[in-house]
Order: sequence, then structure tokens, then C-alpha cells
Amino acid sequence: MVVSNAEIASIFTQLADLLEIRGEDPFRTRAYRNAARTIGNLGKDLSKMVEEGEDISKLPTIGERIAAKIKEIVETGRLAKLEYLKHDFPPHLLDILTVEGIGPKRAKILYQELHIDSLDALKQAAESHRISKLKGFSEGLEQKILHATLLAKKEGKRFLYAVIEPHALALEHYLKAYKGAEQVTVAGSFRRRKETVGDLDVLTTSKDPAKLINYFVAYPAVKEIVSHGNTRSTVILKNDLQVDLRCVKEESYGAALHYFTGSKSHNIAIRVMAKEQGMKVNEYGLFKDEKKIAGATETEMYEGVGLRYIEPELRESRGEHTAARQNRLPKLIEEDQIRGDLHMHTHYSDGHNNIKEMALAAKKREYGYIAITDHSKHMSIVHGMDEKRAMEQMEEIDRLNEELKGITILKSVELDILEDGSLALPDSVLKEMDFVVAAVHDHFSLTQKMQTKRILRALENPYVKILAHPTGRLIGEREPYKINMKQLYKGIMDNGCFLEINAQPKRLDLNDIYAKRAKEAGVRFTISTDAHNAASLDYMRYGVYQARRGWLEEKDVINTLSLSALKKVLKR
Ligand code: DGT
Ligand code: CA
Ligand code: CA
Repeated sequence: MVVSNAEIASIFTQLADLLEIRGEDPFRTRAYRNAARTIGNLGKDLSKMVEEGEDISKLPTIGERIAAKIKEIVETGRLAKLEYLKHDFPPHLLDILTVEGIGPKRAKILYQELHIDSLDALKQAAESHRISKLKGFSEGLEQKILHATLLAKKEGKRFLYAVIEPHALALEHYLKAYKGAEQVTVAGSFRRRKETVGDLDVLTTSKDPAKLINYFVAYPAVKEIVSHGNTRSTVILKNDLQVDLRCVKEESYGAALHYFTGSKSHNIAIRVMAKEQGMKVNEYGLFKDEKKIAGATETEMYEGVGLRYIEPELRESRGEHTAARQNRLPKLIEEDQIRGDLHMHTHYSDGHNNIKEMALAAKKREYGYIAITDHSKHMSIVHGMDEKRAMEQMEEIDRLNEELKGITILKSVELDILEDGSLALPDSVLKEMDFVVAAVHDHFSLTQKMQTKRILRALENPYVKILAHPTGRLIGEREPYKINMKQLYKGIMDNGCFLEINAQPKRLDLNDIYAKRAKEAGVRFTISTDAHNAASLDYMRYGVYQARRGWLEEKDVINTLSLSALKKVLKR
């Protein structure tokens, strides 16, 4: 392992920053800063000089004590003094030094007076005008800080979960293949299965962190190494995804996993709860009277503060802490509880496979049933089915149901809700189907009143049982249409209907928040893929993840039912 001059310089800068924030002797911090500058400007490789036994203490601004530290860094890849020091500070505190106008002195005041320990906290404080009230901080500076933190946020592009998933799994696989790696988990929003992911936060344990980090930065998909420390590193992959990797001690793994899984607001609530019980929590563990009482596993972290283990998908500060304390957390739905898929397309409309191919692919997934829901004919849909095509399709389904064993094909349609809430096919056709899935595909900009009325009217049709992608949003592309959700939930209940969680990675509609509220209103759901080819039946897991984030259990989702039970709930 070779430590670069830049890395050594950065260690001394961090040391100086932290010591200064702590209010240490300015002579010492200045000495470290001078050394960092010397090292940064040095023409020769310090690692090499140490290896070759050169006397580096003779370098300007270095001296015996700093030379000894450099030797330690070159030999061990880290500076113990800095690692110890970091334990006393929040992990993101130094980030605020990246903002122009904030040096260690100001950081110290912000941290001590306002408990600002991250860029986010800094932004919030600037937004609520708490910074300009501090001595030595003007309103102009507050504005500048706000501007800088807003810019820092904007840089971040978010990726669809499904786009990130293969990259995350490949990286995890790569890291696990390394003999020196023990635990490897992709934490952060990815572990919470959030519909979009900003960056990956990978947590590892190893007996030799520096070596593992070297292995990490050598990952073939790395485009750029942003930082390369001894226990942490940040890289950018070729697809522009940032990956933060940290290597922690086994005994702190649970605490670090909890910390870096987030969400931030979930963590803050845990920290407050710990404090109320006279404990302290950070990414190294849970402490009572300076004694570590938990840290190796997440479960012991939660139990340490009097809570049941909380699944990552629930960690969004939406009531999970109280539910965990009262032992009424949901038993979240699992993908293998899904027994069929109730929304998919074939070449009868815009799908790429025929009915039989879809049915066989579903059977391979061990489903007991599927519903074929090709589009109805309507101006906004190309190749939609008219009455005649719909009748032909139903005849084909009858034939296939006789032919195929082990899977039942249900007759359905993704039926357009017209502008006034009437439907694109007449009841005479709908009554031949097992049930109808209704959907909005146009007139997205109606007023909330009109849109709500339109959809409620469609739900009143006795054949309509499911509302597909209920808010119409496309992540990053199209906002949801305006609809009164409370009235929607009521309409769904009053008419014996169900709301779909559409598993298309761009839709994931209903989203987590609405799913939870709808459930609280008594609504039950379907989770379906809206597959347009056989391979896309695999999208089911994304729908399940969204459902889990919405606190849904097996009993909340009707396509976990047996075929006969399902037919009962779908009966008009
Ligand atoms: P993302 O990457 O935007 O999709 O969302 P996350 O949740 O992965 O956020 P990220 O990558 O900024 O940080 C990963 C986790 O680290 C986050 O979920 C919680 C923790 N964390 C980050 N910053 C802070 C902080 O300032 N305070 C606390 N308590 N935790 C933080
Ligand atoms: Ca992240
Ligand atoms: Ca991150």
C-alpha cells in the first residue's frame, strides 16, 4: 500500500481542523497546517523517502514529532491520533468546512451554539435565520452560506432504484469476493429501498481496512477516485454514481450500519430517545456512562433504546419509533407471498409477447394466476382493443386455460377512464371479464375537483375493481395529476375496489406515503407489474419494496390470496 502525499497532507489538515474546532493550542494547529502545505507542495514521494530511510525531519516545517506521524501514516495507512479524535465529533461535521466563509473557528461556533453538524443542518439553520443571530455572523454571510448549501444539494442527480440495483449488487459481489472483506452491506437509501437513490453508502468490516480500500478503488467500474483514506473512500463510477465506502470495526458494525442506513430523521429520533434515557448514540455504538452497551448488531442498538428491530424500509420517521416501542410494527409483505400478477400487456395491445408466453413466464415464477389487461381502444392509446378484439382475446384465454396446467389466466382489460368518467368499452363487453382495471391516460391537467369526480365516477361502474397507477406520476418526468386522495380512498372503499401499486420502476404508483395513508383508511391493494414483455414480470420486487415502505402486510394485498379467495374479493 502506498500512501500519497495528498492523502498525508489531508490527514494533517483534518487533524488541524478538528483540533481547532475543539479549541486547542493555535500553535500546534498551525504547525499541522504548515506541514500539510509543505507535504502538498513536495516534489518527492514521502512514502518512498520513508521507505528508503531518508531523514524527513529535516524538511522545512516538519521536525521530529511530525516526522514520526508521517512514518506512522506511511507504515499503517492511518494516524491513530486522528482516528481517536474523530470519535469525539459527528462524522459529517467537517463537511461544513467545504462552504466558503466557514473555517474551523466559525465551524466551532456553529457546532457549539446551534449543534450544526452537517451540511443539511447548516442549510436548515441558514433557512431559519438562526445563523445571522450568532455573534460574528452577518446576514450577508448567512445568505452566502445558504446559497452555497443549496448549490451543494443541486449537484446531486438521483437515480431510479431499479437502475442502481444491478450496479449495487455487482459492487457488493466484487467486495465480497475479496478475502480480506468480512461484512459488506450497501446501506443508505438503497437499503431502505427508496424509489430513487442519490448515492451508495457501502459499509464493510475487515482486519486490514487500508488494503480493502485499495481493492475498492481498483474496482473496474470506477471512473474517478474522489478520496482515498485508510478507513473510508469515495469514488465515482462510470455511470456517475457516487459510492462512499467505510470500513469499521466488527464491534461497531451494527451501530455504523444503523447510522449509514438512515434515514437521517430516523436516526435523529433514535438519538433523542437515547438521550432521554441518559444514553448516547453514534456510529460507533450506544453508550451509557461512557460505557459501550451495544454496537455489534442493529438489533442490539434498537433493543438498547427499548425498541424492536425496525426494518430499513420503515426508517423514515413516519411513526415507526412509536410502533416499535409499542410492539405493533407491521409484519411487512414479502415477494414470495405474491401469488399472481394482475396487470400485464400482450401483443393484443402494446405488449411484446403473446398470452401464452406471458402465462408460461408467470408459471415459471410459480404464480397460480395472472390477469391479461391489454389496453382498450382509445385515442390516447395506440393499438388498443375494440369490442371485437376484446371478445377474440377472451376466446383465446378460454382455449389457453384448457391447454395450460398449473396457471389460470384471468380475463381483464386496462380500461381507459374518459374525461367525464365514463369508460372506453361498454358494459356488454366488461361483463364477460373476470374484473376490470381502470386507468387514466390523458387529461392530466383537470382541476382537482374534476379529476376526482372523473375517477370516482369510473369506480362506480360495477365491473371496475382496480384503479391502476392511481396518481399517474412518472418519477422525474411527470407530476401526479391533482386528485383528492381522501375522497379517492373513500371511493375505493365504498365501491369495493382496490388500489394498484404499479411496479414499473418509473411509476411505483401508489407511492409509499399514499399507500400507508390508504391502508390506514382501510384500503386494500394489488401489486402488479404492468409488464409489456415476459421479462418485466420480474419488476414485481420493486412494487413489493414500495409496498413495504408503505407499511403493507400480506393481508393488505389481494394478489397474495389463493385463486378462489381472489375471485371472491373481485366479484362484483
Ligand atoms: P440518498 O443518498 O440521497 O439517496 O439518501 P441517503 O439516505 O442514502 O443519504 P446519504 O447518502 O446522504 O447518507 C447516508 C446515511 O448516513 C443517511 O441515510 C443517514 C446518515 N447521515 C448522513 N448525514 C447525516 C447527518 O448529518 N446526520 C445524521 N444523523 N445522519 C446522517
Ligand atoms: Ca446514499
Ligand atoms: Ca452518501
